[in-house]
Amino acid sequence: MNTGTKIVIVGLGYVGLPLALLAARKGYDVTGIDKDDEKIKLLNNKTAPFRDESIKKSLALKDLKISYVSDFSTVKDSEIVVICVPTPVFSDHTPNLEPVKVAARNIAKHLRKGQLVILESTVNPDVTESIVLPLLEEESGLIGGKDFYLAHAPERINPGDTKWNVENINRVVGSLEEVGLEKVSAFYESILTGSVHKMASLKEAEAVKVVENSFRDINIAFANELARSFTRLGIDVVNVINGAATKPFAFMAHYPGCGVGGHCIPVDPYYLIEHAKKNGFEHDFLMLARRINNQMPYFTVEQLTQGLNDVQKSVRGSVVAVLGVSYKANIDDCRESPSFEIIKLLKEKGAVVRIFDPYVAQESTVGSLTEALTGADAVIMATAHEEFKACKAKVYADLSVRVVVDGRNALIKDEFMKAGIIYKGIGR
Ligand code: SAJ
Repeated sequence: MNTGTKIVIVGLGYVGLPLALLAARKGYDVTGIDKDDEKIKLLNNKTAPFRDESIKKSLALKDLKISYVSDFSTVKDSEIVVICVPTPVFSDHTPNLEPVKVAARNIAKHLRKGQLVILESTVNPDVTESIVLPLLEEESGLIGGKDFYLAHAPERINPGDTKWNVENINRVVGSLEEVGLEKVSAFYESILTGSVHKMASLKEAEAVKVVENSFRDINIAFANELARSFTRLGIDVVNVINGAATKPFAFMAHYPGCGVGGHCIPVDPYYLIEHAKKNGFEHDFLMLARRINNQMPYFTVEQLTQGLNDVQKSVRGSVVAVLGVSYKANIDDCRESPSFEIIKLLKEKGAVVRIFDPYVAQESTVGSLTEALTGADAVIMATAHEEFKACKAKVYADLSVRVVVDGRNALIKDEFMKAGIIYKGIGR
């Protein structure tokens, strides 16, 4: 099925670009489509548009049949079209399906008989059938499940993960009907080393993704609630979670932190919450977990306030360095990062805020860790980048830092306390 088969990948971000390069490595003739002309230019120059070692390596490969364009006309020549555009939420947490709708309308203009359209973007159950299918049919005049095939294969990319990648992660797939299901399974089986699990319907495939990420969100919320409780009880929650994790079954460790960021975990539960609400069901538990996780930036600033009070200082007028803007360690993605909420709260309280993230120059107000620490009254480490974890307590003490809030419990508490620095973790 691979050699020379033409496929189109719509959306060349963290999800679409790894998939496009993997399919090209597996012998497909790939066209990547993206609306960002800058990104198209970078890719045509074999330059990665974002930091990712495996992307860099794949772009350097010589004999890949892959091109990058911004128009959709190549869709008509392809066998398979995969939609990998973002599915964010609006500020009121309702799903923003505009990118998916725009992609579907553009594909429909060039859709022809026999093609397979796959949606990889994370959506709530029913979106593929009730929103994407009509858009494809209206513009093309073709009938889904008969003239063309429609499937959903929720993405499972984990940015920064060196173990699990686009090729070896197991996938689930669902389709409108049997032929489409066989076709989508055959496609993923032709490029993955991971397994391909067939679901009984599109809705089940859509539900798998929102369930797996809601599972992670509620477990993080559990850890965060424990952290706030154990702070009052004088118990180190990280030690307790690690102790519980020695149980070889029925426990999965999640850890507290200064907040839950990224384009998946804090977003996907709202897709399920809003869809269920429209169908008369309130996901109280998922909503509570979202509230607990959204509270963590406030709790982090509370920890800072107490730390400064311990050295007879107030937040107002203090120089506070926020280390880390990306939502998780050692990547440059800042989407939904709790750091932004922390910075906003600090400014509202009158702190003089410095920002440094080695991966995110455009959000940094200083150019180095030393510059961030020099003369800072307090530091909040919001992202556990390797550079921050490697910085010894002595460096902080020598630069007269008085208080450190360890937003990812990634520093060595005793080392900081021995250096005479007020250490506040999240639950420790
Ligand atoms: N976080 C915590 N405590 C934890 C784990 C994460 O506070 O125990 C925070 C992180 O700091 C980050 C946010 O939650 O701000 C999300 O972290 P994440 O590790 O879940 O990273 P993501 O957003 O890249 O999640 C991806 C997801 N993959 C897909 O949606 C395809 C998720 O399903 C994976 O479980 C996750 O990677 C993973 O396991 O690393």
